Amino acid sequence: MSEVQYPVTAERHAFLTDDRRLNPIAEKVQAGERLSAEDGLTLYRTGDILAVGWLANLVRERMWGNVAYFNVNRHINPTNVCIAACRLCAFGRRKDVDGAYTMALQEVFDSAATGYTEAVTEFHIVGGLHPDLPFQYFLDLVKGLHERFPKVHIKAFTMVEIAFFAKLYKMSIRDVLLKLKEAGVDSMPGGGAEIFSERVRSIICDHKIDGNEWLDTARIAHEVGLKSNATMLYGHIENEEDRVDHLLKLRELQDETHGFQTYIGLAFHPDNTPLQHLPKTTGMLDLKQIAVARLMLDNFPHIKAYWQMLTPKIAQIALRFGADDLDGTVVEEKIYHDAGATTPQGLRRKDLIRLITEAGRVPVERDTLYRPVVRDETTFTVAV
Ligand code: V47
Repeated sequence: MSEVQYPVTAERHAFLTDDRRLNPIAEKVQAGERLSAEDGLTLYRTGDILAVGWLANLVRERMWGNVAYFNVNRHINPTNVCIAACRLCAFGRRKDVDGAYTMALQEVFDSAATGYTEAVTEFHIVGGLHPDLPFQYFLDLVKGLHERFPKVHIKAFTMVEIAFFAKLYKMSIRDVLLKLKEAGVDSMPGGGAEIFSERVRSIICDHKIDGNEWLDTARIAHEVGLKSNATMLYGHIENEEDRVDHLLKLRELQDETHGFQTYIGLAFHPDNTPLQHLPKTTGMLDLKQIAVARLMLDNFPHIKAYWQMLTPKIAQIALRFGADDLDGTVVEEKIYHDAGATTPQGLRRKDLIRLITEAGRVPVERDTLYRPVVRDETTFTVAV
């Protein structure tokens, strides 16, 4: 009798669940078929997290094998002054209150240059909606960083900031994006999407652009050649239908533009926000939302387990539940730490490598566009 040879992928195992509703979904996933809204709801509602994770891991390994990505980046938040006063946020301040700050350009350049010695490959720049800064401040900020750090990728400004600039400076969204791109913006982060449901949005962030405006701005960004990420804020007052609706709207736009690189689920941190009476997310929900996103967003290349939000421990486990990326060193995180996050503000490159290796994955340092970064291992400088 000849021995059966199995390929070394998750597909060699049989799918097992104690929830019969998952069997038809598993058949679709195994056949590479698209899941429906109803499937998404079933995935959110089942208690069989291991079965959902197994399916998400199958898809993740089909796409990326055993690799898990990380990057060496630095967050910069030039101002926390914000006119929006979103109930979900502990970061934004009115301009004349204690704790409000706006960095002078030189401070931005100095903070970009400080921190860990390992050379960053990405600046992640987001801030509040400041009512008085001229557009030139942002152009000079981007230009100045680009001139001083020509090798560093500038991932800057959420769709919300772009729509705000267009309104404040009386420009079209396209022109705002083109001018920022010309100044040196290379791609855009995924923040501000929150949850597209108007019912929820009107409570957690009523002064922000609505879901359609976020999607329209992302569409224009992709049209002018800027790749972006997409987020979903979960674990507050949204329900499962709202989450599935959000994921499907992202999937629909991605079918049209193919401009999204990565999806990031953001666990709501309630401390110091007007919603601080809400409980924090649990490990089950954090892992499930990673897995459901991997299964529903079949046209998104990457699913990020952002360790700052999830904690390094949950993010590490998420690498077996559908995620293929941990994000980066970050260095100085303000938005969740103002909202009570107890994670470190930054991690070293070697810490990320250890988290990934101990999850049984192969760490690959990437740049913002997911190209492998080659370093001189003695100096940690970027070789290419
Ligand atoms: O847009 C604000 C969220 C976002 C809270 O694109 C909160 O690579 C939880 O978008 N609790 C900013 N979340 C962060 C963000 C991001 C982070 C990492 C990587 C990328 C990327 C994007 O944080 C905001 C908002 O959705 N947020 N306050 C809070 N209390």
